Amino acid sequence: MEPEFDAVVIGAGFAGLYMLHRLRKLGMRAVVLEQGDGVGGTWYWNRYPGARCDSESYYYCYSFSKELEQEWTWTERYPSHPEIRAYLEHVTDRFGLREDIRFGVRVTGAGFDEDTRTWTVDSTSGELRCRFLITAVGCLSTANVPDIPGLDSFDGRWFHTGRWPHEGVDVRGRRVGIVGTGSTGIQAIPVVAEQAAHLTVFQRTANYSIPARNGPLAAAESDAYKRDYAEIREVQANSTNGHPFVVSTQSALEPEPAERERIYADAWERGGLRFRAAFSDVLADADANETASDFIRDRIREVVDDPETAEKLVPTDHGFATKRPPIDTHYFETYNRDDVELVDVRATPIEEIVPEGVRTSDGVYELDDIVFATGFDALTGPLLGLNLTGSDGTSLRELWTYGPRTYLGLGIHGFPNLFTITGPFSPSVLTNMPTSIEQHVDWIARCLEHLRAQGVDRIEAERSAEIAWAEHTQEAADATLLPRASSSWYLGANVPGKPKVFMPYAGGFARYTRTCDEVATDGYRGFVLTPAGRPADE
Ligand code: NA7
Repeated sequence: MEPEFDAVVIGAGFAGLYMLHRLRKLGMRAVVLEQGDGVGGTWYWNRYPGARCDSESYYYCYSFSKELEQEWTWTERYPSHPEIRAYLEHVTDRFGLREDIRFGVRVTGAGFDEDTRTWTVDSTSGELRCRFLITAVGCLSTANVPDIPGLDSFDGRWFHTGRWPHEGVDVRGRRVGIVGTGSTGIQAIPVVAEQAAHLTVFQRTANYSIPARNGPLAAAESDAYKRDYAEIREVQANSTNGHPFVVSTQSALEPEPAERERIYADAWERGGLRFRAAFSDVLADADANETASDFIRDRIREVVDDPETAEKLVPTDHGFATKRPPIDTHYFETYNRDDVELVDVRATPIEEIVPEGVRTSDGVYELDDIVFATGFDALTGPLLGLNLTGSDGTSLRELWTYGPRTYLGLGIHGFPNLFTITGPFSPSVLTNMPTSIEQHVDWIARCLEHLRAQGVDRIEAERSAEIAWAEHTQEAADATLLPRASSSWYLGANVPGKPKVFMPYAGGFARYTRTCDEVATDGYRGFVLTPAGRPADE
């Protein structure tokens, strides 16, 4: 008997919405299950003070519809979380997607049945059967709340930034502690400092940050982007990271020091993620990287008045952008306020949470609110949270005991008819996310069309293809400085007990896209395709 759905998509963020759109275009019976009560995915939950995207708005959006590109006008250089949600709400209605999304439904498990070649999906609203299961659950969506003893005893309120209460949190007149100085902490700290009576920042690793230089997007600028979209999209498609900027071809070690300084100063002035594109080898050569790191260290010392605080804020244990580089609005300046205090928890570790606040080895910091800006169980967390079971009854959790394995970040051996949008070993988190998402969705849609045309009802990644892809992913990472940052979430180092595997594909977006296209053109090389009615192992 045919299952009730050709495809079930989990998640209604950028990925799930576009996947649904493509499935409908293919005439497939599809449904999206979304645990939130609205669209947005990661952005549905990410509502902490100061939350906005680090990609610029004119390209942190879909490219699949030329009409949509022309219709929608962004108001700021970087989109704030409400504006991203408004955009995705617009897309949902513009393409009539809402009727096929079931909100407030959490997937609790899913298993593949070899006899019928279907997935059974269990959820808080019952069971569904489908031929193909497509995860669109995000890469940075499983909150990582540190297991600090005594949290339950805290007399005040506590929050994780990625699960921020939708009604907002009023911190006026309160003593707030923020744990974490990654991209999120660095966005939230200046905003919370403005509102709270006192802010204590608990920093484990000092971070490089580049000024975002956010501001309103003038109509003329917006119009220019709209006019130039064809060219912008072309640059993105051929880039290493899905952003529409071209990385310089000059080594940082080539120019005289004064000229190098001038180039960095220009990039600093312009602001944003493209700072790292100032030279070709900032992410590939340790000496080149040191020039960028030094430039930023000098800026921190320049901005922060108190030399002792400045030294605590100067990163020394990793090179610039070897961990995900934040961008900010007045982050370092915030430490010049009298009501902001910086605690280096590497020097004086957090020991426990007590009813009055946080106790470090140096004493108790009294707090009314604790904000955990402590990041996510990246890439694998959202997939493991689905409780998936493969064709031989093995759970994904068991299979990935020693770390993830995927083919192209898209398929998993032992889990037929499962597609993982932006899965581990895809370039997603190193790129502009909507660009990676569109590439994955387009590839999956093309694949599904091919399967239908060939009468195939089962597709599975080969183990050998997965092994080869894992080796290639490791080689690609080793050609960069990224694996050297030992405390990075790219390696899973932020979650205690998580296997240390470098998870993003660092070989470049354009190269990755070419590989995926070649795989498809070669009849889905590395996947086993089984026609309906034929045994799977034939
Ligand atoms: P990140 O980048 O993982 O940052 C989390 C921060 O929290 C980072 O400074 C961590 O220090 C710190 N952290 C984590 N656990 C602890 C404990 N137990 N004690 C003290 N400090 C801790 O997450 P973000 O949410 O900022 O950003 C995630 C991505 O979202 C970002 O890269 C963008 O792609 C969007 P550490 O550096 O691990 O020493």
